[in-house]
Amino acid sequence: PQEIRREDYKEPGFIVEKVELVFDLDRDVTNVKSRLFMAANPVRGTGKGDEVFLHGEDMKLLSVTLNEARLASSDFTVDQEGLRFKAPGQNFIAELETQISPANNTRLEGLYVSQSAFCTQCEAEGFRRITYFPDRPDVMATYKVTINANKESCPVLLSNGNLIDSGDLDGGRHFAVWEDPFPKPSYLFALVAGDLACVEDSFKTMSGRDVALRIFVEHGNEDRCDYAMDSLKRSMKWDEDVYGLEYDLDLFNIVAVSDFNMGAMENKSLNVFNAKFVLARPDTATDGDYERIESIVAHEYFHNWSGNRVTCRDWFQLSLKEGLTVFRDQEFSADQRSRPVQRIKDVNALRAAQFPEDAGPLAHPVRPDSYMEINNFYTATVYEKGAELIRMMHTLLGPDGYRKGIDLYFDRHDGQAVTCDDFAKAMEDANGIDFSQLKLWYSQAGTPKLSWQGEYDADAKQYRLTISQKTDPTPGQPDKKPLHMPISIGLLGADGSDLVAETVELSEASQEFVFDGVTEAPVLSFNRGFSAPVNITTDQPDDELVFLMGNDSDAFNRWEAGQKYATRLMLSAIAAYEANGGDVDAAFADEQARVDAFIAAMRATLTNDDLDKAFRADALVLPGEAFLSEQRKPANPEAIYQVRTALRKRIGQALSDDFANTYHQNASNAAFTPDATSAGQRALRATALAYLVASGADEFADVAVAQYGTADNMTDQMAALSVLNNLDHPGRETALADFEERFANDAVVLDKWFSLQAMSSRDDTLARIKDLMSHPAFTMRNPNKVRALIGAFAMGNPRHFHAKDGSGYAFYADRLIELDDINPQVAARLCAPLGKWAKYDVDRADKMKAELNRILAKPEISRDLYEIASKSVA
Ligand code: B3K
Ligand code: ZN
Repeated sequence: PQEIRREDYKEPGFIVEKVELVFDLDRDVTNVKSRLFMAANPVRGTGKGDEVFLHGEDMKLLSVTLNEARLASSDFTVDQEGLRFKAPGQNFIAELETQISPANNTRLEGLYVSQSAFCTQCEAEGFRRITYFPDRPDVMATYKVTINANKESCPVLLSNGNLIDSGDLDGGRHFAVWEDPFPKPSYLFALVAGDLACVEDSFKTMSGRDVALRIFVEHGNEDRCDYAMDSLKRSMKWDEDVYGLEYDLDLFNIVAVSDFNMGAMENKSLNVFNAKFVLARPDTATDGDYERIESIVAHEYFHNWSGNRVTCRDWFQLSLKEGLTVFRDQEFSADQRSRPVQRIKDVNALRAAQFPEDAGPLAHPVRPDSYMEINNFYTATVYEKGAELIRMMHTLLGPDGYRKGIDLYFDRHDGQAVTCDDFAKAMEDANGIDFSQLKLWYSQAGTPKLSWQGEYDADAKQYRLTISQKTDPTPGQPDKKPLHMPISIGLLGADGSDLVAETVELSEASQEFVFDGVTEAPVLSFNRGFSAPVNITTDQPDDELVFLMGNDSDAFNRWEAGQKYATRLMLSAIAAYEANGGDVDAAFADEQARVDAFIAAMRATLTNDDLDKAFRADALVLPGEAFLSEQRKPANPEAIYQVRTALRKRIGQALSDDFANTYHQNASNAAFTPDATSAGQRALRATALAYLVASGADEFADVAVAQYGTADNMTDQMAALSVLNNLDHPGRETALADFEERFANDAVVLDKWFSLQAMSSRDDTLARIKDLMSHPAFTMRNPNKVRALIGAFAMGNPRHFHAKDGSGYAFYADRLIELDDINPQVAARLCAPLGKWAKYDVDRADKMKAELNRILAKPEISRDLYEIASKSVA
């Protein structure tokens, strides 16, 4: 496959001003007629006789008509990429008739069938699987869409914009006509048709317009839409309050479907969602599910401005809409819930997915320079690191300056397809500043490493802080420049208060900052709130970390200090474990005093009732196995698992009484509500239970069994089931069997059951996964199922995935090969874990590479999977 390069961008030769589509829906043969009102592009100086190119894939072309004259087959050419013909003039009408087969569309791109409904997914390049079209985001047109379908099987017919006509047709069919007044790129087109239930509400916008809000779901799920609807209304209000952005149509629809390649899609006024991110009832969804629903509903809604009204010129600019929209949804969640807890969550996600990506073979800049398959670039770097870049602009400009920049951006570019440079320019122009160095974050891959050195001069009452930065080479970028970034710091006095709290701007490779009026030798709190997305290599002494854990006014850094301490402890224990031939007790033998001090600090956090419960729950969770393996080379998954498990056991034993108190004090008799405070209470109680069970005392496994049996909500039930999941306890099988029976017909909920078993630390896990593949509810054709069972194994069970004999790798590669023929996009996304071979010992690395090579040898491998596997093996 060929690489597409950013520097090769050219404006389209011809544009489309208006599209009229007519769909004759049928599962096996759907007929699509398209009328394109086309025009030569003055920027390109094209005209009559020049070649017109329309993308198109996997369709049957029935006819091409230009200005009402049907073309002979010698007047156009069609190949695997699309259709070419000569322009009959400056302005002309092209009519295409094509046939597609939604029921056979297992890639879930373009028009496909999910359960009994028809739906579409066009981003990034799915529209070209529906009809021939210049399928690129800089071609923006208005759409008029007519849908004809069987009235009984498809009573609901939806597309973008406003419904302008509908009625009955012969033969048990009916039709609806939708018109979207806002010009949009083809990737935002959507169509849904099926027998769906509808939940309705409304929202009054700030200028007083009433917007009808509708959520469409499978019949029987009407009582699981409340939270998504509530989240939608809060998002609409927040965008008005914080960004001054109002919704622009009289209708906003959300449709939940079971078969979906990702989370959700922001099609203009017709968002299509993975059902998993819509449906929630207290007995089916956990607090974590509620939280994700809230943030994804918000994210897709926010795209109406950041993405739809102003879109991307080309796909290299993807972070223009995604980084910005992630930042917006993160801030929304922070405002709805707890700001520090939200920041911890976002940083955890960044470290779990983006830092490893930036340190591995698939590292790429926030604005990539090339790709083979654009779907492979919907990455943590484009999304999460992109959001960090916007966050840094926000920090550097302050809320008012940021808002001025945003206002100018939307004002200047409304209705346009633009670039990341255009965004930065609006920020600069509105504030009269220069972001040229900050913009390196768009183009330079890799996570910067920062170190610092502090020096206190008691006579001068001065604290001098030297900060140095360095970014390691990444594929294709051997030399890195220093970046511009805000670093928020605090200098704490002995009583824990801030002597200094400031944000400094680092822009050189090494730079000194001087703080005056510092009346005593302070303890430094560095990079508060994770103001810059970097790794910090300076080790702060244990006692300073304990001090920060107990005193930092920045809650994020209180958490961070605990994570650092725990990481350091575990890393030295891992080294000792390896040196001692795998003896966990020996691993901690030399560390007793430090372990005790750490546990005492954990206890102080656990019992500090001034702290938010959700925060305490987070602060008590040790850094995960994946995070630890990022810090080791080679990483030994078995050692990491054993050491982390042993430390949890020690903490559980030492604080058994405190955890038992916490567990009992946080029981609740009140009916479940999904708000942040109640969720925090449940989270803290779940953490206590997990430590009690980790302590190894049998009685607590019984407590978990009891909790599973009596809980009236999914959060408490899953908390119990997750701890039982790793045990050899009869209660485990009973609870799993009960869960399976209760949710046998509930795909979204049953996925939790598949995932749990895939992530179990028990020795029979891989065998169990193989059995589960023939479970009646499992199918490789449904991405949620594949992610729940297969994905969860590779991403959530490092110890078994990396089994020394290579059985985990071989099983996994077989699945990717199988999946590639069904759904290449999902197969490619799942391939990344095998690409991490360089992190492991030679034996594991060889086995992983062998599997990648086996994947690459697959006949007719997709472009998607080829790109990831080939870049990973290199
Ligand atoms: N824009 C979509 C993602 C499309 C992914 C295509 N492979 C969802 C989102 O980011 O909001
Ligand atoms: Zn998005």
